[in-house]
Amino acid sequence: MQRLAPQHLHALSVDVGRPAYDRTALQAGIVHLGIGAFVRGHLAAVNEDAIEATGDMRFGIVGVSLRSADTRDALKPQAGLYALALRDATPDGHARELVRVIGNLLRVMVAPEHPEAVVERIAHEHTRIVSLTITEKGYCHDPASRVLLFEHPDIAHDLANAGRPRSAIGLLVRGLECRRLQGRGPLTSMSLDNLASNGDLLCGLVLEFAARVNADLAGWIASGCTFPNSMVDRIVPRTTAHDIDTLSNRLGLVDAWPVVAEPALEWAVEDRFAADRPRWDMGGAQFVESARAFERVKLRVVNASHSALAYLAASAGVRTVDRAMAIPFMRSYLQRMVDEEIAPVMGPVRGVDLGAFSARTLQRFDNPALAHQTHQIAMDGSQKVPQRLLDSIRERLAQSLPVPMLALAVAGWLRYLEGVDERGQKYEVNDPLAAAMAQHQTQAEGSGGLVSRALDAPHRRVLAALSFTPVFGNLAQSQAFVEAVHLQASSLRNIGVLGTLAAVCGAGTETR
Ligand code: CS2
Repeated sequence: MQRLAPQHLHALSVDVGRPAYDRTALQAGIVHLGIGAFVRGHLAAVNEDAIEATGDMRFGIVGVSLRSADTRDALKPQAGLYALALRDATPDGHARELVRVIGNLLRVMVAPEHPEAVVERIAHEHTRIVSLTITEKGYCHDPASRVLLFEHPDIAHDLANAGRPRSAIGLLVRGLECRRLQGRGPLTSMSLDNLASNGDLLCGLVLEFAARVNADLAGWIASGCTFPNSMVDRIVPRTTAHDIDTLSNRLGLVDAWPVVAEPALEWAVEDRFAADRPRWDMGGAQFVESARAFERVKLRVVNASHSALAYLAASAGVRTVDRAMAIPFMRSYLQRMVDEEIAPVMGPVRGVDLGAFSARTLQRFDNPALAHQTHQIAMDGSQKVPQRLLDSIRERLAQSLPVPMLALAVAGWLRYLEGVDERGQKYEVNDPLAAAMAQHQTQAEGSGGLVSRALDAPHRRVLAALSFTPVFGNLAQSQAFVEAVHLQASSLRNIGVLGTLAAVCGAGTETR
């Protein structure tokens, strides 16, 4: 089979969509930091629709990998072309797949190879938008207080080595500095990560870093550049070797790195752009005045449910989200967590029926065609738990409301951090704070540690974990919270995940 490439597009299977515009006329108006599967299945798909609908050729994407050369190596022979397969099943269980080749990713740069080229690209006259999907930990911030970690090795490195930044924040600030020195206009930096007020967070971190470089630069950024908040939603699992084989067969051409996603897509982005922007509304995005309500619903319903499911299911040894949904009482547990504990403190969201939204979310998790790995979602919990679970918990505690379901999700995370599932299978806990948490745990539990000797050992263990402030802030001071997590952690230890779900939900009825 030939390789997917512009000169071979005519050989694509007829039922595969392809760019309907002249790719050679496309300018690079967007620099995207963190060119992983998510952005190729989300922003690039919406951008493709916008280009096709308007013929505006100013917004092709230059992707940037912040670490490995894998994506560049896979996509370079394909001139950036790749297939996006949207997969689900019909109500009677038949697999459904819609495949199109996406054309607006023009090329991929590898930042560690040529960081200065990335800086120049950000400063380029055609660049209007820098977008980011660098995952929560890529922001090098403290998850609880949301301030930049100046002691983070990448941030410390980037402040000391102006010409060779390696963090996204460093690359962005140096790019903006270069733009300013070259007399170019300000631009829009747009975070597409699952963080509360992602644009405000990015703005704060950029300004903190820029102020250390030069106060005038920070002033220039603050006065002209914009950082719209956004809510992005589409489930895009990691591509597998099997996906590469099946999709290459489907295309009739070899695609070394296609993307597989669900059909559902949401994107609400604040309409605050420093220079022009594409008509992403032609591809399903909404331009809104404030993304806050959208992002709260997304983080606290979709992502909170995803994380709760992932910790519990992975701890039980269940590997994919659709199989996890088949665990007895998992569905009613997630539904009740949202309906009884999360929704009441979220307040009404205009245009969103929360009950219907959470039911639809759980149907998305049923999708049997994605094989989304529970361990993939369970990684980086220290960066995800605060905005997905703890914000709701805090708001409930402030009103003296109980948190049994949310506490089970937190206990599930602590259980997951043990690194061995109920079937005895060991796994690696992938989390930037795993070592710091383990060290804190030992110190807090040890002699002279924070935790009272009067408590029994399991209780001490939970209190020690919850007193890790980079994740939990001061939540360990809430006795109600510590008790609730302790209760669920004991249950997980004594009767396991399935037993605990049944105990928590047994009184209700399984909704399906
Ligand atoms: C998931 C998200 O990996 C994870 O943590 O919860 O990536 C999720 O699939 C997306 O946010 C859905 O929009």
